[in-house]
Amino acid sequence: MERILVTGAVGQIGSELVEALRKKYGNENVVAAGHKTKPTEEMRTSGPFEFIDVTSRESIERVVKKYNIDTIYHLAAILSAIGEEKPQLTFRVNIIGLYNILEIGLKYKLERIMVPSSIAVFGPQTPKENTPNETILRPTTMYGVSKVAGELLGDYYYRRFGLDFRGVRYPGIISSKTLPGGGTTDYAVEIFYEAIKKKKYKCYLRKDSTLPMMYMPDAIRGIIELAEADIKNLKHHSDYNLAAMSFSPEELTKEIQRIIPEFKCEYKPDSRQEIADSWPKSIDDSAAREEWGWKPEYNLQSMTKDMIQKLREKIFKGF
Ligand code: AKB
Repeated sequence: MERILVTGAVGQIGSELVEALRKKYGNENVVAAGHKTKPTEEMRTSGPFEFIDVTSRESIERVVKKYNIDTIYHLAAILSAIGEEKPQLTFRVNIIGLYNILEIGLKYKLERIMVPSSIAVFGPQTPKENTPNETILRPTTMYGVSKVAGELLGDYYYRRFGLDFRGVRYPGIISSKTLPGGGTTDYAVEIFYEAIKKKKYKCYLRKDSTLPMMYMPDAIRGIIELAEADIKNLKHHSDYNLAAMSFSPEELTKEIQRIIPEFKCEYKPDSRQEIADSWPKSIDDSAAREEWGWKPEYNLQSMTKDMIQKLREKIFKGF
């Protein structure tokens, strides 16, 4: 891996992945690409930045040729909640966008393509507890449908054409640097900002709505470790379950209250509740552990402590 392109670089995961990859492989070797949102000063000045539209193959090809790219981390996607508001756009961005990346992978003989999948591949018929890697994939959201399609296409291109495609099924990701946008698990980030700023939060999920979650440092380390794993050890490719912790809004509230005792949370479920109800509560990630040594470092307690510390610094120092 010498020349890496990260699509969706301005998003929640992309912004921290670009930073980690630039640290590891050198600033000039990691091209960050966004769609319309402006990059931060730090992203723009620390290495190359380009605007691309993943629904246009030419737009991606221009950047792949310009920088002689050999690896793509394809993060550009519309998440679950916005996906239900705009299913047609989600189809184009998530499925046509991925198809463009796969075809570019073949045309330019790319070394590797990394694409995050999600717990959204699961649906109401999937076992909810300790959900296995191999199980029923019948999601009820367009985002979930697009992620199942992405996993199947990735495995197909690997088997049929030998394209080295790898992916992890992320749970909800909690992070202090960039806000998530348009997902069902976003409450688990918003709650921290409101707890610090206003000492109260209105949660759009029920208090007992347990979902699998992960802290960003684990999410970033996980995908880079999978990219670097020896292909000989991989029995899966596009679809590794990844787990770290599972909690409900009420359990997260209690953990925050250990540090901010005045904090109060109200619950007013909206349409995102139905999406959350279709997803698992906990995940079995033994395939990732066995095949490439995955192990999370953060649990609910250590994540909460670190989030509050980082956000207090950011909020009170005026960013
Ligand atoms: C979402 O809530 O849509 C995402 C996800 C679980 O993939 N965070």
